[in-house]
Amino acid sequence: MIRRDAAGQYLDVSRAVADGVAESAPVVALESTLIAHGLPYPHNLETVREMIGAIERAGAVPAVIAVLDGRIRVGLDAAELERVARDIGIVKAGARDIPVLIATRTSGATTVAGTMYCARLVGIEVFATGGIGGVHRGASSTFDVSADLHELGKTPVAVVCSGAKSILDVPATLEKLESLGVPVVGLATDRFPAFHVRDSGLSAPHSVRDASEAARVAATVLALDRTGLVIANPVPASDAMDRDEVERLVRDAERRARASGIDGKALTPFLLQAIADASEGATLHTNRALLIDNARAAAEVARNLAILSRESPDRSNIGERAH
Ligand code: PSU
Ligand code: MN
Repeated sequence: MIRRDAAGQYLDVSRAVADGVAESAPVVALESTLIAHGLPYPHNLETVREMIGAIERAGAVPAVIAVLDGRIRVGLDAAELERVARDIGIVKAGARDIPVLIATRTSGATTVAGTMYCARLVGIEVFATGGIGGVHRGASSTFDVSADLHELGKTPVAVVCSGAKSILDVPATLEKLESLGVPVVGLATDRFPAFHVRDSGLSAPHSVRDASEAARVAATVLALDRTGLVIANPVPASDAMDRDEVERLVRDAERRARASGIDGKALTPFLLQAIADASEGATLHTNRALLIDNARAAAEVARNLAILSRESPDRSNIGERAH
């Protein structure tokens, strides 16, 4: 009989990450889908290295997550990063794909959902990415709603991102996050950002002043142990794009996706590549800038969270507080 809590038998955690988690030091998880499928080589490798640098400079431990040869790997080293960045055939792995990859001893680049699941297994509380998946345009007939949203609805990890990608139906994505009970806070903004643009045109459900206030919200969400948390950090103003311009690019890319019959998990990578080509790299530049800034912001949240957990190490001792 296999023990239900035996996920550890499929996990390999780097020494730095294991020590960081054990000491309640700040650790920031990073996904590998954005490396393998979100950005072209060599931009992908350069960007993830810059994200790692930003996390380390802010005093936190980076933990890139992927499945390699049937093992869940947390804290990839330089050679493993390069392998994922160069492997054009590596599959995109959501949480549902992970058991299959393990059993068949294959490799996969983890999405936001897959990475949240693995981060939670190891005890990592903060995760930086670009944009979460969401409700795709036309989802009322295709049912294409990212598993990222459902994972956010059940896995207590704080995800620092630039809102939802503009290739999505952003209002529907916010509605779905509400239905799933996922708290969403704008970091130093009351607007909900949309990846390449600072303001999707919608307000953020809540707003926090800075990383320290974001960490207090994250600590509370983690203590209540019900859902994840979206911390929406708008792309730095100097790297942001114009909303109408992005909208034009996305509409063209969608038309081409439909004409080529692209759907399912191939859709997000196709759209990102198409808008990068059509904008002659402008979206790529913005994508890199926001990823690096989210890594930095996540490290600051993780640092503040580590301070909070040292102040009140036992977050769940309800009995002592009865009155
Ligand atoms: N953001 C990016 N590039 C990406 C993604 C997000 O800048 O490649 C990926 C993330 O891994 C996210 C996934 O989890 O797209 C969502 O894909 P889908 O819509 O198929 O669930
Ligand atoms: Mn999808």
